[in-house]
Amino acid sequence: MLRSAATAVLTKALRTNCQLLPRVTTGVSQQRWVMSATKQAQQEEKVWTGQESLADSDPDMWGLLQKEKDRQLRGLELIASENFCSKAALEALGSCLNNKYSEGYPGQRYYGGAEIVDQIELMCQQRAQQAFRLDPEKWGVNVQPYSGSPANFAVYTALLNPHDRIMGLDLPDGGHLTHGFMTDTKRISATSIYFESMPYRLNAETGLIDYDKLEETARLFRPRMIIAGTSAYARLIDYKRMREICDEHGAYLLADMAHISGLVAAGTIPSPFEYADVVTTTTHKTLRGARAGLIFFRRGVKGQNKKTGKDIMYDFERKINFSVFPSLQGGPHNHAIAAVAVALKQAQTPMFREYQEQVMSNTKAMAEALMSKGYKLVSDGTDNHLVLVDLRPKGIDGARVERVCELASITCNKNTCPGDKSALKPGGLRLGAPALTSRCMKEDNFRQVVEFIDEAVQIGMQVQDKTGPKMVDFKKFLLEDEETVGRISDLRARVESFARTFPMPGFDDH
Ligand code: DSN
Repeated sequence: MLRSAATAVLTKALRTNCQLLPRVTTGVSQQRWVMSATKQAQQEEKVWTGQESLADSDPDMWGLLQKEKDRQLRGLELIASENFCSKAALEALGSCLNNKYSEGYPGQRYYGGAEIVDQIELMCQQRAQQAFRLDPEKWGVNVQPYSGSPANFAVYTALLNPHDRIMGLDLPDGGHLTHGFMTDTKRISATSIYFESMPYRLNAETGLIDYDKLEETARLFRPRMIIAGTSAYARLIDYKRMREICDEHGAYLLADMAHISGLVAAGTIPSPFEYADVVTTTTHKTLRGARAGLIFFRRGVKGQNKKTGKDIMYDFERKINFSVFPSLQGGPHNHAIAAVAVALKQAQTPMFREYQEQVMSNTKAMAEALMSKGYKLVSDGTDNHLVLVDLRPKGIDGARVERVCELASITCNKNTCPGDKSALKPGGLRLGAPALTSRCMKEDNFRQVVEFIDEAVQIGMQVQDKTGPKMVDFKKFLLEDEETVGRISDLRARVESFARTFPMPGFDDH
């Protein structure tokens, strides 16, 4: 058929809901030919093809993506939980897998057409086990959680009864909302609404987890589960000690390694798998994948019955899988699962190990540079990918410094330090190295980054002196005082011209 004739036939077909298309399609190359002829016909007819680029189809949204890409390129990204996902993983994320429903698990789906997504999910499971060097006889994994918070809630739903007791590191001390956060007056996280939570904390002097106090409190509280996980803690967790405390009470040990899972995969810090019953993680922080969550659970023989000598088996797998689906989630995000699988393959390469070693070395360089400038760090240093700066000795809070940094294209976040009362005006600033290390920055570059941050702190301190205690006055002054605007704009110009010289993973333009 001549192309023009085909176009005419297809145009007619489009008017009748594309009924002719399946009949003229017999192979991939013919399919492409039909699609191109279809496109031409559709363009002539101005009908929806679904083939338009984002730029053509939705210039407003495209414009915002361009702006965000530019923000990421010209800024210094220091939020410890962020990273830059690879182009390969993003390609999987933005793929046709977004279209597929597949409630259930590989081989047991509620929908047809799942033969390919079955392979993808199994591949992701296998790569997750390989990335953390796990024996599949001893550890299984569920790769369907939408992110870290749902993963944690799925574990609680699987292993706990409503009102069972859990203990997690208090949020202001560097824990996470989903580890049972509540205040004196309000139960904030659903994990404190549906379960009874008692926090453990840092030793205010050392800035280290107070394991002795945890042990003592656990003897009174008798938890069913202890959570070993942090989101603003610069030191390593003593999983062995946590296990011993759990064993006193027959409690489960859940390790939430979301922040550090990339370091664990690379083997640059100790793994929780030796001691934990269950391990959860997000996949987009140090692991540098797409946004999702994973739950690893022990499987196989747990021990022997003392009387009968018979094997006792772990019963986590059935409970956790049931909890993820159908108890809490619907269709798995197959596009995210595929993108995570791509990242997990990358996580097994020597390049990934080098990257994580560089993350730790950069964080140390940043810590030393900060301390040499007289900054106090919570726990006086770092063993991982982040530092927590205690700004209180400088007489300024994290919120003010975060705002000055933001205006100067340095992205970081205010954070509570042990003893802080307000989460809105906390004394700390959390700085992480994973994202900028993905842009190939090395130790010297991080020393330069500290120079920029120090400049922002000085500006903040001087503005605070002039504006007094009210945050609203401080913020207004930053935008209105001519000299301050000039100083910040000068700092921003230097930050941006520095940042732009470093490459960026992902797509070139969005
Ligand atoms: N929001 C993440 C963080 O910044 O640590 C934790 O989920």
